[in-house]
Amino acid sequence: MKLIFSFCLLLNLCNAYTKETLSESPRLFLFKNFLTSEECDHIIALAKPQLLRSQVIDENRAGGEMVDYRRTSRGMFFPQFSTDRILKNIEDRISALTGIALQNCEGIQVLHYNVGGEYQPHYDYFHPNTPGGQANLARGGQRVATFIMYLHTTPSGGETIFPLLNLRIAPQKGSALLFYNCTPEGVVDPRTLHGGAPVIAGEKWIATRWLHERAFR
Ligand code: PD2
Ligand code: ZN
Repeated sequence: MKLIFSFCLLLNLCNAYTKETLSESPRLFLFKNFLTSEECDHIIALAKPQLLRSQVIDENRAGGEMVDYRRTSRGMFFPQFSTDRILKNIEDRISALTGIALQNCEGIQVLHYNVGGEYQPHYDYFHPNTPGGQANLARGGQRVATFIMYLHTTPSGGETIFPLLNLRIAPQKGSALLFYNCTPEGVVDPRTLHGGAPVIAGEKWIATRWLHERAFR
């Protein structure tokens, strides 16, 4: 029993992540070693057979989505509450780290980019004055934070960029980025304009989770 306990403790210690503050305002944090290499490979293996061209919100249509040249990844969503043991454990760790409950989170989304693939600068928060934005706001309020997990180290390009903050985060397998799209007072923050730079060599694999103000449905 003692041996099993020590082994689990050792595993946990090996999996310890580090936290680096990239920006105080808006709030941006980088967690190195958030995922193990095995967890990254597991997520990719589950998602790979299910990828479809990514879409963006159609601002003119309540509940509408559309393919857009500014977002050229392929992706898929896992269910909001995973039954897969490994995914569930990751969901629990994200909620423990952010203090945002599981029911406030969208399902984990996996995105894959080939060479040239990109997501041009955009906001993750919803536009409060468009039919598309309003329909999404009704599902759980604003997306207060974004959590991006890097599942693969991209040899060149593919950085997550924040043009107004002069920040570029290179995809490194196991790292995770947390940023708040709203101020601590709950106001959307235009300084969080961000994108995925074009991949120059290799591939890019990420898993994202959007965290809401209220229970998401
Ligand atoms: O691929 C990225 O790095 C990235 C950057 C910004 C993805 C998203 N946003 C997103 O899916 O919202
Ligand atoms: Zn985004």
